[in-house]
Amino acid sequence: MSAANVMTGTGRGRFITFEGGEGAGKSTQIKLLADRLAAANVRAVVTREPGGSPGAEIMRHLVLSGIGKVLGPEAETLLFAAARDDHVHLVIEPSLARGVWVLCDRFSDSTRAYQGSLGKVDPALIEALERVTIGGLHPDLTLVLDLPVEIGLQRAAARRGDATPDRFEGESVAFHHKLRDAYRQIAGDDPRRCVLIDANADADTVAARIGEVVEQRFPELKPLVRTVASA
Ligand code: Z5A
Repeated sequence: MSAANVMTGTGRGRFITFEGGEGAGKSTQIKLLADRLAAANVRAVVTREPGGSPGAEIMRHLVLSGIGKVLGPEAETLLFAAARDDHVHLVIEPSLARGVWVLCDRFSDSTRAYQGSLGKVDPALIEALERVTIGGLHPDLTLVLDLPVEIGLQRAAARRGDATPDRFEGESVAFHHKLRDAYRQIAGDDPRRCVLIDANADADTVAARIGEVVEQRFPELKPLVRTVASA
């Protein structure tokens, strides 16, 4: 039996998603948590949306090129849904079923925030697409990284350098403020699944905040992390 199987006692891996606005530090923090889980002998895969499977990576290229913006918010929502369907069925579900933990950089809350709250796509369409693509698959934990918009945009701009902003990086500052509000609302509406993380600190401090939440949420992990830390 794998370490994850032993710890969850269910034979199924845990599903943790990272959400938040531009430059919030999701990619940085997902890697730090993966390292921490590896040190605790937990098998985990790090993946992302849009993307994460070969078909979905093609869709990623399409949406970030801006084609979805030209087609309109509903069509763009369908593109994200098509990518998610492939990713869920080829990567996420099979990994969880094998007892592997899945750490995913963005998931269905991104559709709710970007296409729903910001794009004004009918919630009924978003819910219908969720039923088709994810069915009963909901994250065990969603970490919503929260950061003042100006700081997130500064971080993203510094990382981008001279490269051209992609489809979403090119949106207005007002867009990013509404996005932050949308994420805070999502976290507030579903406190059993979501935890708002103050991401306005250095990466190690944010990682410690996340580690604490993960340990609390999955008590089976605690002794192993402590064992590793004190080894
Ligand atoms: N999208 C959508 O509309 N609908 C959907 O359903 C889905 C997605 C799934 C994908 O973009 C876009 O698709 C996304 C939403 C939309 N739009 N945007 N923008 P992406 O995958 O290319 O990028 P992203 O998800 O937005 O992530 P990001 O902007 O790359 O940022 P991040 O992953 O949150 O941050 P990071 O890369 O870890 O850090 C950014 C920089 O800050 C980097 O240089 C770090 O070294 C630095 N950093 C990180 N943490 C810190 C701290 N704590 N202090 C200082 N500096 C830091």
